[in-house]
Amino acid sequence: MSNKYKDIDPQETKEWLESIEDALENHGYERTRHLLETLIRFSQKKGARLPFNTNTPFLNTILPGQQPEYPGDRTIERAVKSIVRWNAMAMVVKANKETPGIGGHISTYASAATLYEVAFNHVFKGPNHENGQDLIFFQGHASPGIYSRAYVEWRLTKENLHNFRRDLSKGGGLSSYPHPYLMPDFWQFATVSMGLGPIMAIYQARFMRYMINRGLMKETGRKVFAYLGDGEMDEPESVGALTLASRESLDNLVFVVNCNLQRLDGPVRGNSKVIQELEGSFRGAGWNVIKVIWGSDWDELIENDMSGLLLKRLEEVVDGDLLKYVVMGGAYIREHFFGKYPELLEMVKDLSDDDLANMNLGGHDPVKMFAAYNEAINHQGAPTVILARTIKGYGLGEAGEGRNITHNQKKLNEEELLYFRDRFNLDFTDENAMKAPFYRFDKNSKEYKYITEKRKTLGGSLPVRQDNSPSLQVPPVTIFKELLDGTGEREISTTMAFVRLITILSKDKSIGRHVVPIIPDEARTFGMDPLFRQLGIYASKGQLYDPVDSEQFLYYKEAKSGQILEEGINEAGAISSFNAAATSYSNHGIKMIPFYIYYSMFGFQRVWDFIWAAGDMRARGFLLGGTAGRTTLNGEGLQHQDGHSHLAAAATPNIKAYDLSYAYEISIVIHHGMKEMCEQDQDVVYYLTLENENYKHPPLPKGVDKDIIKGLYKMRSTEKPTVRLLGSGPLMGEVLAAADLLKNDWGIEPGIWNVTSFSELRREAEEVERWNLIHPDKKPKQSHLEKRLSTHKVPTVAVSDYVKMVSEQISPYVPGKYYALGTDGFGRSETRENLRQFFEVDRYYIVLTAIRALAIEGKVEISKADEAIKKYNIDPEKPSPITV
Ligand SMILES: Cc1ncc(C[n+]2csc(CCOP(=O)(O)OP(=O)(O)O)c2C)c(N)n1
Ligand SMILES: [Mg+2]
Repeated sequence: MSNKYKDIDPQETKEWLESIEDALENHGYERTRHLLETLIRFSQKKGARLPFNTNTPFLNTILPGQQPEYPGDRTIERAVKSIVRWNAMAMVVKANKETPGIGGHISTYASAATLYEVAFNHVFKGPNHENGQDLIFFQGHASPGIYSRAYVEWRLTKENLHNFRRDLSKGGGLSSYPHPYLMPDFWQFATVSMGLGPIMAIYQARFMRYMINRGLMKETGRKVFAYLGDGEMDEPESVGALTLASRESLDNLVFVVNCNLQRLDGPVRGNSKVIQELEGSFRGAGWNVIKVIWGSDWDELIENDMSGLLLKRLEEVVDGDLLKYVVMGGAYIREHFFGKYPELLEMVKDLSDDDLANMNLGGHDPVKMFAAYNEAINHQGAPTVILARTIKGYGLGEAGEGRNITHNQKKLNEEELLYFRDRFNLDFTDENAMKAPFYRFDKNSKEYKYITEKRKTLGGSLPVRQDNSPSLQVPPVTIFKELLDGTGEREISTTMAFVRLITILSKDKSIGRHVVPIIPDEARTFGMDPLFRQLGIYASKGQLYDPVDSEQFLYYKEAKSGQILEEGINEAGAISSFNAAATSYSNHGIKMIPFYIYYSMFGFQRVWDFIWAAGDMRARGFLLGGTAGRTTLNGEGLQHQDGHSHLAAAATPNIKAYDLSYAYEISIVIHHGMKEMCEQDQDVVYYLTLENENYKHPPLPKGVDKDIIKGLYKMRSTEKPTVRLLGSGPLMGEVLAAADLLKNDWGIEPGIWNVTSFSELRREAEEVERWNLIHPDKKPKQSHLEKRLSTHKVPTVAVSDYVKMVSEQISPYVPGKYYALGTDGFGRSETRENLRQFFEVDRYYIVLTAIRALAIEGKVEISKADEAIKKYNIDPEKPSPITV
């Protein structure tokens, strides 16, 4: 300790401490806190520069005297917990015995069993609770324990447990992790991609408040619980939105961090203390932090630590030491932990080595955990995090308890199975135990009656996922008449058309209130600011200030009942809001229609993992990639110009992706999507790319509605086309211009098609192909492409503002040779015209490609291609856009 902090007057220090002790004894914690805070503020005002410290001592937050009476029967609960532990272990061991390498995690649930069991018996509200169901984000790798609990509650069968990680088994498999897509009646939230759970839980809690504040849902005290790994907290997403939760006073949110101090390869923080670090982060972010480090066995020692030496020692050791103590046993703990100071050795002289080894930790002590839950769910004004100290692989002994290998432990030998049995006093013969049987109490047993009674009181079993949401009546498509009729001479962008659409939609009597516009700080870019005034921006506190633009008609209007979720520069948060709104039909029984509009470059490539989780969670909604297209967005350059999000979208099974040219296409596609989501209960997400190039929009041609949805419709008819041009999105304009050049300069009349979705066309064609493959004796079916495009083997030239692979998706299904033009390579800031020339997608390249294609077919002389190059000043020495 430097001289600076040396106690130069211990007597004076003692007097101050006595005063505080007096205050504590006579006036309690609140008063003491007030006095201390006043002193701190006073000294700061007088110039004292006090160090910033967000930590409390390395002790439990709740003192023994503050613990409520335990509300359950500890003996029965322990018996149940032991069996749940056993089955969870047996599931993984059996699965890997039968199918080596199938995986599964034993040690995560082993560490978390008490966290869950206390909550199942005393905390979690189920679906029939009068106040509604709590929402629980289970730690993904703890799934075996959650299945085991459901089995012990007689919700799953032995066969189900046998089929853990065998999704395809006939008898009903259990998914490796929480996957609502695979188990739609069971899991609610996809959590196993680490970091997504915590931020999605925060935004879920915030979305519940949004629903309540907008009058769509009642406040009934439902909570959101998120169970997280301490290693998982290293994900930036895990901690990135902590301040949102406190800023929004989300006291409906409880994080439980399972602090077993280990992740997969080793300690989370070998050289320091993860619990203290997390406490600092959460307290600094304004959360209520409850540390549950030490079990009841430690109470007496800590209470008797008058000198503070035990605390000093606890604070000295690092997590690496704490882990070693778990593995090495009592004698080692005595020597290395207590042995550092003779006074500490004296404190434990009456405890045996076994006593020392068995002193329980907070996260394994139901009394401590219940006290924490009780405080967490009653805390007001801020979210709570419970930091619970546990042991990874608890009960595995030599097989991996607390050891670095524990996360990968999938098999136990016979000796280890017997050890596990003895550790939890299970009633199996040696012979039986060695077979790792599944066990549950019969329905007349006191244990079964106890847990079912507890669950009944709390509103039924969990986890459970339901969909009780009533349909929403989607208005007829004519509501978008002005868009269907075209813009006449007016030039607008597809983004503007969409903004008009959402304005009309949000005024609709039947579904307007269910529209959730979500935007990360780009509303003005997209021309959406008129919506600020019309719908209001959601703000739980309303608007406490007079906005700078309040004099203007379209001012920045925040309101408690605001409809727009303006998320700021925060794509991960915005997509988490999308996921909450898009699953509202199931989590809240109310269908909502989210429209998440963002800079398309910061969509798939930034938050694809969340979009994937949306698919897993059976989301329904619209993603809108704004200012899309590598050459259509011109000035922004390399890191803004999206030319590939459609590849990602095409690979995401639940996404229907469209690259649209005209206002009527947007209307038809969105209307169709809403029907699927709101009337037909289909779990689909639509992805539309929207652009900022202004042009005239024609009226909806007759009879093409269905083709627009299918992905391709005819733009211009020609008698006998010798070449086909396929255009998509904003490049339709170049295709139409190229068609004119072909006709006027070369006397060639192409057939012209508008492709609204390459990926939908490919999917349908593949499905047809697959059907034909496995039904060789039946009359082959025809794909939309085959039906619409003539079977003539004329060449096809396809162009989009995306990489060539986007339009190449359909090439195997298009008769004749297929030439794709696209925007492969890094973007540039330039004029639109120059960019299209640079990427070789402009009208001249389209014409050249068509002429050369016809020359290859022998339909025109190859010299025509040379002529075209000269005529249109195409530079043959121009380097390829991919290489420069
Ligand atoms: C994004 C992501 N990266 C990596 C993994 C692989 N993984 C599975 S478990 C695990 C370690 C988990 O440690 P922790 O969060 O401390 O949980 P514990 O099992 O210790 O409770 C890792 C890295 C994953 N599931 N998700
Ligand atoms: Mg861990």
